[in-house]
Amino acid sequence: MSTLIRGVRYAILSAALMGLAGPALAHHSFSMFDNEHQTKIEGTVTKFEWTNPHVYIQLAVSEAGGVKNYTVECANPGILNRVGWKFNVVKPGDKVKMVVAPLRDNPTGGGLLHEMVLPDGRVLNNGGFAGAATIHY
Ligand SMILES: [Cu+2]
Repeated sequence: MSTLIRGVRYAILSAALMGLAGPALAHHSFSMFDNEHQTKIEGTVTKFEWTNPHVYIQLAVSEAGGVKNYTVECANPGILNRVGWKFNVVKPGDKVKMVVAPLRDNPTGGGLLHEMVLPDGRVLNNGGFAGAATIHY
């Protein structure tokens, strides 16, 4: 087999493996989040982005200095579907509570979701994507 064909075959195999592993595993590092700490935030959903590779929730949180907008990263829709989420599980205006690993460089700007309490009291996790919450509401 020529080196070129071997290279192409390797590239195709790699792409296939990445395609399989991608949705199940984090496709980027978690180092942007302070994974040693989890914090509780509560606020009002301003946007729910049901998108690949990550679902995002924009949350308006009232703090001492005023209202802060948090961007909370979640797993992807496929993973979240399997743990009870739906594309419309939250909507703008919903009041939710979250346990997150805060962003290292901007702790009041966002984080990685561990757990979310819905307005009706249901608790959703992040599908194992980020690990379990160590604190709870
Ligand atoms: Cu990612």
